Amino acid sequence: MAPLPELVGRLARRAGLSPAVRVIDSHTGGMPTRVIVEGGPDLGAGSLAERRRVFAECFDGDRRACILEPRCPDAAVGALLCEPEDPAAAAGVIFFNTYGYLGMCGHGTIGLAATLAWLGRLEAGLHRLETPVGSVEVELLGPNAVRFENVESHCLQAGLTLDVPGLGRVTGDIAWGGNWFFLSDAVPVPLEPAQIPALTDAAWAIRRALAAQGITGADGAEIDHIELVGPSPHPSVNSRNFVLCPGGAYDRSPCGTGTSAKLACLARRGQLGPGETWVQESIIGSRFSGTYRPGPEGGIIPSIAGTAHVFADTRLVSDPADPFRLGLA
Ligand code: PYC
Repeated sequence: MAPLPELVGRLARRAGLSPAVRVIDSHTGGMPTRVIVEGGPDLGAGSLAERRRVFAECFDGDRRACILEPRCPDAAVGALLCEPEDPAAAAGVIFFNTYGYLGMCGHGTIGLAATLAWLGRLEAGLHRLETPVGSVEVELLGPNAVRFENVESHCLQAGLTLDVPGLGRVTGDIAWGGNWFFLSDAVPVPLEPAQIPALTDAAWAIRRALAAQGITGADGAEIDHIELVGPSPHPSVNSRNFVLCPGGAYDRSPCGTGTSAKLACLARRGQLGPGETWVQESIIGSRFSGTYRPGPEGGIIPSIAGTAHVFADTRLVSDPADPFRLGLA
């Protein structure tokens, strides 16, 4: 971890943001990922968790300028490509969104791998990525097809019932899949794209109720992802979901960390065995397939596969005269 004066020096140099930041945009099942591949902030050395702290404390303007409107679609997740601590890893990555910083991001991992492949920096086969919440294994199966093995995931509490203003008593599970989730099948309207505004309202109400009732993940962590689950009309799909992300956007993909959390809950109930495949569909119909193996600490190690496509290779510029160069608040 760099000493404070050095950080302050870097911050001062950074006050106007880099003149040009190269970003590659992709989408994973419709959910955008913006990877900063050049011109990102220098976070120094240390673990990805330490560098995430430096990013948040000293360079939050870089996050905002990269991911907030009008420079980026609201739903996108950003990924800062970093040198890994262990040179044997393919890369380090810090995920962020309009709201702040993420522990892990499944669709973002698939988008990052497809981006690195598109840049010619990742070959087919197995690789390791470092994230702030641990290392994940990534397998490039083809230019657009990626599988990753997530961090160990677990169901912290099954069958928790809470009172949600406007919805009544809602029962669900609290689970970790690289981010904290509350998963519930108490869905007040059909899980259909036309119902996205109503699903967003319901998920926000649940999130506010969790916060108001002091219900958290482990160590008091905020449960900032709400996953509403139900059946899919497609026989080859096991379930459909709607995931509200921390900033208020909904996940267009089936959510990699949310699918991991779902697998952890299924495993806890004995509803899915190791090696069995679970096909998870998003609210817009894109799909991930997942399996798991038992984890060393009593949870599960999920393996999630999906596809991503690169659609833009862009330079973000920073005009000091632009009142919104750090994005809309
Ligand atoms: O795929 O893990 C995910 C994710 C988290 C937030 C948005 N997507």
